[in-house]
Amino acid sequence: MSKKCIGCGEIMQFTDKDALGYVNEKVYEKAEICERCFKLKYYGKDALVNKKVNSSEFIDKLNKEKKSVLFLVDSLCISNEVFDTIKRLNTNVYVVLTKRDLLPKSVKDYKLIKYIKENTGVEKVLVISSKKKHGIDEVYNRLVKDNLKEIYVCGYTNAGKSTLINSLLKSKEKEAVVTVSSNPNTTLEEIKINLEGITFIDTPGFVSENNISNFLDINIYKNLLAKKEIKPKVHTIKKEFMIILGNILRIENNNDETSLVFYFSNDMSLEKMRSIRNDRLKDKDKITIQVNTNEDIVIEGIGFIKVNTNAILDIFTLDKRVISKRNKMI
Ligand SMILES: Nc1nc2c(ncn2[C@@H]2O[C@H](COP(=O)(O)OP(=O)(O)OP(=O)(O)O)[C@@H](O)[C@H]2O)c(=O)[nH]1
Ligand SMILES: [Mg+2]
Repeated sequence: MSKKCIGCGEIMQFTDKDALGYVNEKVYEKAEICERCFKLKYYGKDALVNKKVNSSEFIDKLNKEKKSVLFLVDSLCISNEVFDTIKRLNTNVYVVLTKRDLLPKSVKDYKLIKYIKENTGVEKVLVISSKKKHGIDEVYNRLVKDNLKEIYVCGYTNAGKSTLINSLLKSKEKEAVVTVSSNPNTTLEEIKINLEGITFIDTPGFVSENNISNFLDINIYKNLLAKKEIKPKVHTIKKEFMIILGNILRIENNNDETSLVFYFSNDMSLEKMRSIRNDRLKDKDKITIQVNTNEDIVIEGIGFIKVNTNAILDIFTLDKRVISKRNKMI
C-alpha cells in the first residue's frame, strides 16, 4: 500500500479504521481521497488529528536544501511568533498575507505590505484573498517572473495554504483537489501539485502552542473565527470598567480611561460593565499587560485589539499564552 490521499497527503490504508489515511477496502483501488477527507469535503466533519510537524526540523530542511518558500500568514493571526518563524528562514522567501477579505477594506494593501516587510525583513510580500479571488494570479505570475520551478507552500495551520493551491488550480481552469477545512491540521503530509511548469508543494501547517484553539472545544473555536469583513468596534473603557469578549476574555481597566479598537468576528459578543458587578472569568489565567499606542494586543488565532490610548490592563483568559503584543499594524 503506497497510494497517497490527494486531499491530505496521508498514505492510504484499509487495515485500521481509526488510523489516518483509512479507506474501506472495497473502494481502495478507486478512491482518490481517504475517508477523513471525504467527510471533511462533503460533510465538513472531522475528528481532530494530533499530528504535529516539527517546525524547526522542517525550517532547517528548507534552509539546507535552499528551497523557495511561499510563507502564508493569516491576516488575523499575525504575531511576533510568526515573525520570528519567518526570520529563521534564510532561503528565497515570499510572504503571502492571506484572508485579506477579513480586514476592513479601508486598510490599504501597500500599508500591510510595508508592515510585513518591516517586521520580517522579507522584501517579497504579496496580499491575497482566495475567497475574493484577489491577488491569486499575481502570486503565479510573480513565480513565473522569478523563473521558479518548485515552491514550498508553508505557514501555520489554517493560514489558507491548501485553499491558495485550489485557487491557483481553479484560476487555470483545473479542479480543486486539496482538502480544506477550518479545523487545525487538515493537511497531513506534503502534496505535490504541478501547475503549468511550477510544482507547488502543500505542507502540513505549523501548530502554535499559543493558539486559542489549543484551549477550546473545536466547535466553540470555529464559532469565534471571523467569516467576513470585520467591522472594528471602538470602546472607551473607564477606570474600574471591563469588557467581556466572546465569553473567553475579561479585559479589566483599573487605571485611567482608555480607548481600544476590537478586530474580531462581527458575531463575537462584547459586553461592557463595571468590574465589581460580575466575577465572570476571574478564575482564569490572569496577565497584566502594559500597552502603548504603537502596539496591538494579539489574541492568538482569532483577532487583535488596537490601542488608542496607553493602557495597563488585567486580562483573564483560558491560558495567558494566547495574549501577546506586536507592533501596531493598522
Ligand atoms: N475568509 C477567508 N477564509 C479563507 C481564505 N482562504 C482560506 N480560508 C479559510 O481558512 C480555513 C483554513 O484553510 P486551509 O486552506 O485548509 O488552511 P491550511 O493552511 O491549508 O491549513 P492546514 O492544512 O491545517 O495547515 C478554511 O476554513 C478556509 O475556507 C480567504 O481568502 N478568506
Ligand atoms: Mg492544508
